Amino acid sequence: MYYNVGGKSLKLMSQQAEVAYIGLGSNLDDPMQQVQTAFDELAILPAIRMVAKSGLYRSPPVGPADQPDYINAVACIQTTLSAEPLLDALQGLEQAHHRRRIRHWGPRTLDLDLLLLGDQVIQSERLVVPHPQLTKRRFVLQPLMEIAPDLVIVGLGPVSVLLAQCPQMDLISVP
Ligand code: A4P
Ligand code: MG
Repeated sequence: MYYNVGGKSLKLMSQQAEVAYIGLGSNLDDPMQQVQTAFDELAILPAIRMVAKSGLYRSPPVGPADQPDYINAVACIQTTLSAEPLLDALQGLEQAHHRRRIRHWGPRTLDLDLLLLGDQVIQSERLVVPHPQLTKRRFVLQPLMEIAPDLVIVGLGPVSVLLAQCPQMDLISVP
């Protein structure tokens, strides 16, 4: 594609934008505020456009029980970033929220998981997409269903079917 800029004809890389879904979670230092702030920060990252934000959901911790309840949500974005630069951007935001990795599945100020990136299936050292825990987690599927009820997940099927099959948990929508 060519653009006329100041009388010069410039060839720009036409990068394909992909639709991606990001899972947000927090259970420390005002989790609702952490998630709301993360939505805003995600929206202004370079090469990312916010498409939709789910509501917030509260649930007891999955994994170690001696930690506070979680607030979770899902964002739909459009991005020209490929998978690893997108993960770098998400981890940069986690760091900005003073996330310290102390314990696997332990408490965190902000967790950003790349749930889906278009129809890409990725299995690298740093990244597994679709996110491997996606189908087991109602706190991910419920907000995903809220913003993308017709979504069909590559290799897994319709989000509505996955949600119906997912074990019940104590998950409440918070205003
Ligand atoms: N990684 C691989 N694939 C991905 C992906 N699709 N998205 C790698 C993001 N990261 C991915 O992540 C560890 C490494 O996973 C990253 O460096 C990246 O290269 P982490 O966030 O540092 O590690 P973690 O805490 O050990 O594990 P993880 O998998 O993020 O934990 P989860 O699965 O997010 O679980 N209960 C409720 N109710 N709500 C929650 O949100 N969250 C957890 C944490 C536990 N219990 C919960 C919740
Ligand atoms: Mg994570």
